[in-house]
Amino acid sequence: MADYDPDNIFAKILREEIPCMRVYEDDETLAFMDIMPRVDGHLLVIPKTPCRNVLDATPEQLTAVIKTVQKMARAVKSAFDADGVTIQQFNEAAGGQEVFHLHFHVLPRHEGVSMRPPG
Ligand code: IU
Repeated sequence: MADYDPDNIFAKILREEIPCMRVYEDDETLAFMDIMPRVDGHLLVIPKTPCRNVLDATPEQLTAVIKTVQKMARAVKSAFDADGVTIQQFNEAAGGQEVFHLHFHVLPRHEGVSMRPPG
């Protein structure tokens, strides 16, 4: 398992070295808007403590993050009057992970509307 890089982009967001559009935070987690949203309302939920991905996460980190994911899923479903919510999570480069700080994508979805391609 690769190490945690303390200079990854989400660690910098947590240290407020680079900006983000914060939508929610508590003692253990932060939710902010994805900079390249694949649907309107696409946000990310991360733990405030160092963690590379699910493969490295403690039960406490997973519990805190999934509770915030549920809060955010309910919030965006309501705020965007969505029909459903997609929750995505990637682990290691081969698994599609690009930023190596644990994060869950929360995407409000509407019937018949596809996600935009990444990038
Ligand atoms: P991943 O493939 O699950 O690792 O995706 C990383 C996500 O982080 C991706 O959706 C980017 O648009 C997003 N992101 C961001 O929100 N802010 C940034 O400064 C960077 C990436 I770099």
